[in-house]
Amino acid sequence: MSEKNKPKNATSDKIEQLENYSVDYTDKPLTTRQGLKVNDTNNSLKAGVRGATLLEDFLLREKIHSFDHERIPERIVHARGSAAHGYFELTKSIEKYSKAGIFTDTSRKTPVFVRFSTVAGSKGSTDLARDVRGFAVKFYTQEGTWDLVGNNMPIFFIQDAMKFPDLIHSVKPEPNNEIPQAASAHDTFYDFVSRATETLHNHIWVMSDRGIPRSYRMMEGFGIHTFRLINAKGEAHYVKFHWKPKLGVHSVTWDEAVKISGADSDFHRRDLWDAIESGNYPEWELGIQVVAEADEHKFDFDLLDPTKLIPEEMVPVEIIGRMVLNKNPENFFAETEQVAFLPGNIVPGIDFTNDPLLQGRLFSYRDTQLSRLGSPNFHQIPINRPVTDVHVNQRDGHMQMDVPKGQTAYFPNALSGGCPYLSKVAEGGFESYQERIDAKKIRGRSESFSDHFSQPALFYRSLVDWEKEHVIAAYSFELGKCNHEEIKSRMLYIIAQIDTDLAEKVADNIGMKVPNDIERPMNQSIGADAVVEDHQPGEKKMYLEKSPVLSQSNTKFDTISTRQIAVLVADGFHMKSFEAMQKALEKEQAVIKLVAPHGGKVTCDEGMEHKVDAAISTTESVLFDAIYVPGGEKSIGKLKEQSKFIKFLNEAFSHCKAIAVDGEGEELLDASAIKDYKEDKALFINAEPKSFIKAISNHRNWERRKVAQKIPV
Ligand code: HDE
Repeated sequence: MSEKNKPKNATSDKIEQLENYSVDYTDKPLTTRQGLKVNDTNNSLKAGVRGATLLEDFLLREKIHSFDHERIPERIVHARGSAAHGYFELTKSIEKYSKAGIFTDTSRKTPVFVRFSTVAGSKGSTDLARDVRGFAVKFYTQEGTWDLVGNNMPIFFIQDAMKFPDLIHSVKPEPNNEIPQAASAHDTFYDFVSRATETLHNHIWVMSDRGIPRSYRMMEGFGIHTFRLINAKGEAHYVKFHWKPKLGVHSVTWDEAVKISGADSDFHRRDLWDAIESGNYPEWELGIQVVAEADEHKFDFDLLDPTKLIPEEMVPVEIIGRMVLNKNPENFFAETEQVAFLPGNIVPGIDFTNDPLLQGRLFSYRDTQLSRLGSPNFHQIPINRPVTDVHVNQRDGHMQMDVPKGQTAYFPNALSGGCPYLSKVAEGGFESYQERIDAKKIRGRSESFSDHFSQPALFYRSLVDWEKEHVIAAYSFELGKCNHEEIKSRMLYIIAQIDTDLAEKVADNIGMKVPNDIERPMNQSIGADAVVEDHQPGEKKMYLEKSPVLSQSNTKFDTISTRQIAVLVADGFHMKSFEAMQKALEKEQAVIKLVAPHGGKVTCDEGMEHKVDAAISTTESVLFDAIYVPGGEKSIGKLKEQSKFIKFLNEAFSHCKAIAVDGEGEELLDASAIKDYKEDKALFINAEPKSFIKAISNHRNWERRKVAQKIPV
């Protein structure tokens, strides 16, 4: 990393605290865990050099014993993830809504640790699975730790925590053969989805491009549930939290996702790591949607129903702060693997609502840490320690790291002068919001949660053509992978309740017909005899034809920062044209990578040597956002000799990416299938870098998609 890019302000109370626990082995002798210096770690203690190993060998036993126990259980969901440190800054006080220090003090920089994840796959599965992404933020605030444990989609699959094990059991690999890994395209998932129609809203988001992000840095984040903000007067407002990425919301295509999974299954992990190492710190704005308590019932849906979003056109998102990630973890296991997020971690000024999914989560996360981390003392692990002081009466348990002083561990006490003592609300003591509840104890679901179809339909209507085509292709792929006709047929019937055109196109693709009706009872999400009709939207009070913010076509297209540009070169490439393009791209913070027929170095036409970033045999076009081919007769001649360079171009073109060529570079185009499409608006031949840059910032040229299908890849 260059000096210029070294994180200058990547320190914080949390980083300083972590440094107290960090261990540096530079210039240090190898020791045992007892601090004994070791002089041989290559040979076990034996009776003679060819003899049996002796039980006495405490060095062997310590080494192997520790190794045997290196693994802990992976998270039952969100096992695959990557994380980074950073900070949150409030840009606008929201004192009128919340008394939380983090929401009132604009001079604070609150340390954060953020973990992104997929949901269904195991710890070693591909980053590019079609899935929801976790977006979990731990704020180390001065009043205690607040965890906002969200996802990259604003809604969830189910309305009640009671159904979570069913949902996850249906999507995880099937129990008889443990197939498929990190994939929802299988019978058990669609068996469940087609019978539990509350899943459809989150499901259609997963079928959209949101399910295959280009980067963790190009995803939105959502707290999903409606929470409460409480101000100093004790007044409450409902709130939904949003993270808006500075780089906009962008995705890859399914064909790329499949290929990236083979070419670099750590694609998102590497992307996050590299961006931070190079000083291009990922950044999000924090926004809130606030609803007055008096307006709780003014919507067509229930604010407590986590399968519904509040359209931003109805309640605008107010931006109140920004989050920057500026430091990679020092150690994956110690930090990313051991971090324990708990939606129950809140601070005064923020509170829960009765959302039945949130209520269940308040139990699950603390519970799961016990089996994962093995002890109720998991909050003492350095990454989980708050930056505030902790004084508790809880004691003992596995791996107690503190040494609590004194005679007492209970309250009230006189022997320790009543310490640790209670705090009044005015002194920062937490008080739960006093919500009036007058109800019968009942196991059931509110009628106000019953509409399962209008929001998935709103989402689909709000997409533009290319996005709709991707959704159709995704449903067709997923159902195409199912074996049971009855499940596919039921799904087609259900999809038709969202949009008939969508259902018919999917039916055509999988060679079936949309049925007019299906076997009953069919909807078992609420009761065994519930039917689809029970979940159709009622008469709408506030009907929206479209919610444009839901479409990625309305995201930001104003930067090429950190976009990966492959420059195809061989010995003799034309230095002048390359240099001009390189300068222009790097000025916009794009990342240039030289891809050549071999590793090592290539020599340009001015006789200078240039380091090759990737030999063509080690890389694929799907790992890049755009391609540039500088001229040079000799260089192009060499590139033409290897069909993989032609494939590279064809494939990037088929994925609708921007391509620029200069001078003899055009001959490489002429050798590819692109030669017939030179009028394409994201294809540049001897053009100014400016237009190439604009096309990269547009992410893709979707207008090309019809011809793209004809390109052999
Ligand atoms: Fe989670 N979820 N979840 N979840 N969740 C876990 O906790 C659970 C839900 C989310 O990077 C587990 O520490 C239940 C919604 C993220 O470490 C577990 C229910 C949302 C992460 C658990 C939900 C999430 C988790 C597994 C339904 C978005 C990863 C390991 C009531 C708002 C956090 C762990 C990380 C992790 C349970 C629903 C997001 C088992 C029971 C809704 C981002 O406790």
